[in-house]
Amino acid sequence: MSKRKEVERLVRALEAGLVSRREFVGRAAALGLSLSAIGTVLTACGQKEKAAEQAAAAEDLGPMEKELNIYNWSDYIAENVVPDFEKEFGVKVTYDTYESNEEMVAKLQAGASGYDIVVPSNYIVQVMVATNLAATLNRKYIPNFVNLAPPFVNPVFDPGNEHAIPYQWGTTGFAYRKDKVSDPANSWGVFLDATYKGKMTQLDDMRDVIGSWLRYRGHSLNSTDPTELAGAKTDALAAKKNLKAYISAPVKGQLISGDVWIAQLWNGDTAQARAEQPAIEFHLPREGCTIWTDSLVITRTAPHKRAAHEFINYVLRPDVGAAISNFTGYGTPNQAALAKMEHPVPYPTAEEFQRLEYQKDLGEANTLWDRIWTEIKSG
Ligand code: SPD
Repeated sequence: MSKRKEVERLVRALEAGLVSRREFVGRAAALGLSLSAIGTVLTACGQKEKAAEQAAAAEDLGPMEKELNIYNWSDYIAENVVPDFEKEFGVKVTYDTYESNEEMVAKLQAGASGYDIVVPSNYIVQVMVATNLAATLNRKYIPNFVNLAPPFVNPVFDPGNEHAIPYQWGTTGFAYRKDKVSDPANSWGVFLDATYKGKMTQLDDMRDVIGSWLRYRGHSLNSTDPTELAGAKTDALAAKKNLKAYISAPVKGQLISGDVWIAQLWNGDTAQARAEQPAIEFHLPREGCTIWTDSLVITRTAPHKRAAHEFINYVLRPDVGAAISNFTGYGTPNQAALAKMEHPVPYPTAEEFQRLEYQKDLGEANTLWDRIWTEIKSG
């Protein structure tokens, strides 16, 4: 049977309720359907379901459960936040971490249904909503929503904050040891310079690595143009010769020890490393880079929805929001928390914003990006 016929048959099975939405996502992806195409089908088939879900979201969530399962980026919360929540609400929290959006989504798509809260970046919120992985929030359990700063209310990636409550925002640039590297070029081209061969790393993150090389050539970091992507791949492979590794948040230890001198990294993780080694600086490359908002999202299959809402409301308290950003070194979207912080990360200036770009869902081009990333990693 042709692939097209198989897809049509699968869509009919979904419409007739013969396969679940989860099964549909897995089988459609295996047939090569892009995330955005899968999302379109699910949206078309799911209008009734959506109305039912919204009605359910307005309902009483019942008593607080005794457990909560959180899946968050590593090094992304202050030490006391979870223990204090457990004590105050009598909830036992299980807290797992991940290193990239793609790792988290792959786990959910593979059927991990026990997580209550995950923390996707902008474009991944849209993917989660389109593939029915995100629950609709029940705002009556989140009165501290009023503490959010205006730029984070009603964001483009989640109109009406129906599914996502902004948690932290940040940028992707590079960290360097100013005591080892006297004057690094303020450019992604620094990774092409063999002077520091073996002392440099890039993130283990498809979007950030390919995105950096697209920007280096003056393109959007959301490009889906095969020629532009081929250029980015050429540069990524040339830079790879100088890299020690592709590594994300755990590179902080190597920057601190001096095993790595220049690392593509996020601004907050760089600030965490600087707290231990003051010679670590951060650059936003002149060609431009990523800005993101990571948000708290309750999964559709969350077993503890009441506790999950309570945790989100707790994070939105001014003192809790301030404690989180004081530790992570990232910007807080919580306006009330800003007043409690001595050194909040300032929102980017207009000049900085000109160099910053939000990541978007790549739609059908995800397949091409995945292939290029595999070729870079194995090249
Ligand atoms: N250690 C926490 C890092 C969070 C980074 N999130 C966003 C990455 C965007 N590519």
